[in-house]
Amino acid sequence: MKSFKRYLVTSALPYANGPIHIGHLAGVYVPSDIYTRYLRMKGSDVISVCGSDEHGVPITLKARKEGITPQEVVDRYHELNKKAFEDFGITFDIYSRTSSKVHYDTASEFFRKLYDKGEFIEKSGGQYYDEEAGCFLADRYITGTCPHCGNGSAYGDQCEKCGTSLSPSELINPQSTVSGSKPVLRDTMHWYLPLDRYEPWLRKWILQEHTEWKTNVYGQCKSWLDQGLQPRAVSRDLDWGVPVPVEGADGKVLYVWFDAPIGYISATKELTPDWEKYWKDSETKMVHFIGKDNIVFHCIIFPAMLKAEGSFILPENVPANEFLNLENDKISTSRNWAVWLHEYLTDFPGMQDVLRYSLCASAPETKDNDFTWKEFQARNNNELVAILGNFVNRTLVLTNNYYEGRVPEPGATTPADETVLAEIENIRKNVETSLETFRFREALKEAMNLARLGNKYLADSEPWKVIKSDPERVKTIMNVALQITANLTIICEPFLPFSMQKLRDWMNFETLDWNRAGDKAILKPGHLISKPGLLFSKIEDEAIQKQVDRLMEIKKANQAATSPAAPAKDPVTYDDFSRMDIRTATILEAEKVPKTTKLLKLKIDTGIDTRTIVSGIAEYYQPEQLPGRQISIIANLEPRKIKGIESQGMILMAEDRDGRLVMVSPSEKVSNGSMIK
Ligand code: B3M
Ligand code: ZN
Repeated sequence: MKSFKRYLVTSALPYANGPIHIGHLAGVYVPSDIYTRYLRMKGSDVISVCGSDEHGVPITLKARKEGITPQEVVDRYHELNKKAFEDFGITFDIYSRTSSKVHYDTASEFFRKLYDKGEFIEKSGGQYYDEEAGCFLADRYITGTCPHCGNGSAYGDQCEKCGTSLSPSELINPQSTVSGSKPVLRDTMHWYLPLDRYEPWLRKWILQEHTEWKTNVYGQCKSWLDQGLQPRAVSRDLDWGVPVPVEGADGKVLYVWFDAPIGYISATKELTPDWEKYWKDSETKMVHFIGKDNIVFHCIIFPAMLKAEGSFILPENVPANEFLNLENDKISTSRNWAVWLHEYLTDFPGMQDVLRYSLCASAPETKDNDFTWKEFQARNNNELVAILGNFVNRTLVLTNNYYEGRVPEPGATTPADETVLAEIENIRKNVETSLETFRFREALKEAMNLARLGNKYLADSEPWKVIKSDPERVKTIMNVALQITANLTIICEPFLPFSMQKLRDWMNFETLDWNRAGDKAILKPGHLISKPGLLFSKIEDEAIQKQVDRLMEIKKANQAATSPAAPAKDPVTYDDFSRMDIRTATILEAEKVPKTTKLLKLKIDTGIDTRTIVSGIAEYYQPEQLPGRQISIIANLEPRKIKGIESQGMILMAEDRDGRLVMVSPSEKVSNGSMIK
């Protein structure tokens, strides 16, 4: 395998139109951070760049929906996401943003160079225009039926159901997502990158020269190339984005997927004046960390742009992950079906590593995978607490108990001791190989095998049993256990940085030098360690249930929002209706009906009399909030006994899709007894 002088690690720029969730983390940012931390520990010259992707239609949609500007949208989420990444220990060297001036200049310059080289095709053609909203519609604004799989809500650029890349003109029954109207085709001119011209080169570069790419990535690239590449528009009729730097291009901006990858370049420029050695020197290994929906942009389109520009290096690898689902459902920002990073950090303070561990151990590296809170709890309690935490705790506690925290001078080792010590180096090598080949689940499992090795070693040698009969033997045993523990702080660091820092603090041992891993005598005899705390604490069922309940509430709300209304009843005559005495009334008093959870006993002023009505609304209304509230009632309903109380009438309630009951009240104060017609 070719060796490189330096590394450039890029992580997909998250759209600044929503918070970061566990799907982003599992797909992109946890693997990227593990890889970067590992390279730093090896002493490599590595930079990790990321930032907010602040253009694109989702942002303008959100701005329009909230009645604010796109800049206000991106300012909110750029800050939120930047802080959440920092608090979660994702150690980018820079977290920039594509609304920055350096990015506008860099992206414009890049476009202009291709334009001046005559790389673009200028093409006029029909672009969907929303006459109601008064704007051209970028691909994402248009939905319709996918011609490939029939998915009725495919987008103009991609069908998320079958993954096919689309152009708006392919959609059946296109509809504008802005106004809901049927868009019309209007003539407009755009600049196209002739991807077809790069097809032969891309075929060679990917299919012949990068057969080592992950199967899911290689396979998607091959199917793209086999479908044949088409020229792709790299500009849009929008007022939010990098203006096209050409005379007469008013109202046109760079297509978000043209400018966003250039965001990696502008972030690097912002980070270091030596940016060109990372982007233009063949001794640099560039690795893009992305999710599978970004493969075409990072393996086909951006490399074609870089090739056309001519002075940049190309990515050496693009280890894209598949998708992470949540409790067997697709994560969705719009449906709030997600575990948001900033909320996790609030709900589970100091437990960043538990989520890092869980998302790495269940990462969708080769196929979609599912995150469940139950599995999250199990990973913590059965692995981090029971294996890693248990081993290091026993080692440090016994060292404090037997030797007042001093590393003991070992005696002669047995063959079993030597086998264990030699295994440390093997594990380090295995972890290294897995990390270098972007198999992070495998790497983590192997790192945990070191803790398993330690637990087995202590269980087999039972120092607590021989401490009295053979104290010299125990010195050797505990020395070996301490060397394993010291190695764990190095080998587990990329995965569990917060916990390993705690462990190093307890061991008064501060090295992040990967090359020390495998050393059988990292800690010298006499080295003083402190008393340990708990490295990991059990997560109780209540904490998990709270998260599951939150998701169930969200699911109910989503079902309410999307399920159809109850079917219409059979027709009635006006006479039937006029026999109902429906009128306004006011609640005078309210109290719970004893021994029931759903019933309230209400004293009502109906304008004709004062009466009692029993109503099943206790789950939705507190008695103290009701007196004085105007309601609608059926006043001539036959009285009936409910829980021994005579109820004289019925309150009209609207029952939402999720079963929630809401009072039907006049929109203004009217006198009690006003007839409802
Ligand atoms: N903003 C992320 C996404 O598709 C997209 C990545 C850009 S990386 C240059 O969700
Ligand atoms: Zn489809």
